[in-house]
Amino acid sequence: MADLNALSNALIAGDAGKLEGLVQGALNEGMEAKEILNGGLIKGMDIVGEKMQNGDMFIPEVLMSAKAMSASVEILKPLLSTEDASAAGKVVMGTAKGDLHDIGKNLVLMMLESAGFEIINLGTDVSPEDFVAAVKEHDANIIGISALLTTTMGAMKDTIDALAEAGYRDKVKVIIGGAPVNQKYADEIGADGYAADAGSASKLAKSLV
Ligand code: B1M
Repeated sequence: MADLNALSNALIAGDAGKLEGLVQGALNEGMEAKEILNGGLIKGMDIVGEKMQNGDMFIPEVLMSAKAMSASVEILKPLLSTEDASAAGKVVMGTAKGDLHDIGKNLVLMMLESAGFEIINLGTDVSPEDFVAAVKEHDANIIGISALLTTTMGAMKDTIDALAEAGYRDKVKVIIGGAPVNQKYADEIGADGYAADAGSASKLAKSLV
C-alpha cells in the first residue's frame, strides 16, 4: 500500500515531480483522495510549517513545497469534488489584505464549487474595498475570507466594517477561516460563521443560504 510518509517527505523536499508520481501511484493503488490530502499533503505541510518556524527551512524552500502541493491538489481535485452541483449561491472569496497564503483558500473554493456555488476568486492580499466592490458587482450571497497570519486577521474585521459602511452588511453573509482564526474570533468581529477546514466551510456556506 502507498506510503503516506513518502508523500509527506517529497512535499517537504519540494520535489513536485516525485510528489505527483507518488500521488498518482497511491490513487492507482486505490487510496482515497481525502486520505492522500489529509494524511500525506497537509501532514507534510504542517511539518514544513514547523521547520519554517525553527529556521530549518527558508522561504524559497517553503515556496517549492507550496508549489508541489498545489500541483498535486490539481490531480486530486476531480476526486475530491464529488457532490452534486446545483446552483447554491455566489461566493466572493479571497485571502485577507497583506496575506499571500492561498493553498487553504483554494481547497475551500474547490469544495464550495463542488457544492454548487458560483465562485468569484479575488486571489490573495484582498483589501476590504475590493471585497465590497466585488459583492456589489457580482451580487454575491457570501464572502469568504481566509487568513494565515495573526497580523492579517484584523483585515477581516476591517472588511466587515467596510461592508456595513457601504450598506451591504445585511445583504451578504461573511465566513472566515485559516489557522489563527477560531469561532471566538468570528463572534468577536461579527462574522456569520467560522469553519476549521474546507469540508466544514462548504457545509457552513450551505447552511447560510
Ligand atoms: Co507562511 N506562515 N509566511 N508561507 N506558511 C505560516 C502561516 C506560519 C504558521 C509558519 C510558521 O511560522 N510556523 C507563519 C505564521 C505565523 C503567525 O502569524 N502566527 C508564517 C509566516 C510567518 C510567513 C511569513 C511572514 C514568513 C516571512 O516572510 N518571514 C510570510 C508572509 C507572507 C505574506 O503572506 N505576506 C510567509 C510566506 C509563506 C510562503 C509564500 C512561502 C508560503 C505560502 C505559499 C502559498 O500559499 N501559495 C507559506 C506557507 C506554505 C506556510 C505554511 C508552511 C503552510 C500553509 C499552508 O498552505 N497549509 C504555514 C504553516 C502551517 O500552516 N502549518 C505558514 C496547508 C493548507 C491546506 O492549510 O492554509 O491552514 P491552511 O487551510 C486550511 C484551514 O486553515 C482552512 O481550510 C484549509 C483546508 O483544510 N481554511 C479555511 C483556510 N482558509 C479558510 C477559509 C474559510 C474556511 C476555512 O472560510 C472562508
